[in-house]
Amino acid sequence: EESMRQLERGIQSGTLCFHFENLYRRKPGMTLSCARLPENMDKNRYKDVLPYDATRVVLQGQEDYINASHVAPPVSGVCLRYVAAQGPLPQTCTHFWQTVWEQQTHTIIMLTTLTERGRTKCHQYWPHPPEVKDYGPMRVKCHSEECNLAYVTRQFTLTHTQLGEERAVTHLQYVAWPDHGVPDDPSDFLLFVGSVRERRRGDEPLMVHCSAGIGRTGVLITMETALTLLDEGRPVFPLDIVKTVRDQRAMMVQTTCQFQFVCEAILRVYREKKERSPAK
Ligand code: PTR
Ligand code: PTR
Repeated sequence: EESMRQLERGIQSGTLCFHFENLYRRKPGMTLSCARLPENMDKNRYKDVLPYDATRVVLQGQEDYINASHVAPPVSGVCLRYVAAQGPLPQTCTHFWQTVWEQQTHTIIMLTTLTERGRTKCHQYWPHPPEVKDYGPMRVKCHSEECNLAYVTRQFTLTHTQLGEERAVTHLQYVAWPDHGVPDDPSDFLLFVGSVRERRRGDEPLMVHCSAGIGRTGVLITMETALTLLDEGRPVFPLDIVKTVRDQRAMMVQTTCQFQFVCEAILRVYREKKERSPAK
């Protein structure tokens, strides 16, 4: 496939990473006014990582701000929906669960641990099993917690106590990936992305977050999009995917190493596929 040959050449010659470094981090002309309102500033974990007004998730009710963006990169016919968010702060857990409810997602993908090198990366926004905890009108019960090699799976029941309705929510937490870095093991990560893909139901969005909601979250979205394109036999241009995703949330895929990691993982999946069906 031509796009895979281009990818291989681009990785070897370094041109792909060069173009990545020259890509804009934030789409010109996009405003961040709501995120910067004085009453919203303490809802942002990092004051330099903010959602665009145009794609931010708007909560129902008076207080409508959360640091989260709608991301649905339409790349040659494939369009996967996500809500990309920062790791909740103690004061934003209620907004986080409200988003899960209102955006009707049944899966939360968490790509960070709670602390890294002694620093807090994300507030623990769920109760330990078998506890129940209320976040405003949202009641969360954690039924189970199961550890794999690289990730933890938790089952929650989310109850909207004012509506008297409940939903099952699955939590997948990848634990082997420090911020600004790449996953410790590409095979583990690819298996994880496989479990993420199995969670897809129709066009329901997946909730994805890390600490800032840009680096690791960007990698996961780029990777799942690329794997979907590969499965459909369509060309894959990782740089185009990153650009499209950055048009919806700034700075997605944070470092050159992360971009290189995604490119190599795509090539690896392509080669493995080809070995299994050499006729194609
Ligand atoms: N801490 C941020 C980072 O390194 O990702 C700093 C930063 C923020 C860098 C924004 C670039 C930024 O993009 P722009 O200059 O387009 O606002
Ligand atoms: N100002 C912080 C920094 O540049 O370190 C913001 C930041 C933090 C950016 C974590 C990215 C981070 O990684 P991730 O999006 O994967 O949590």
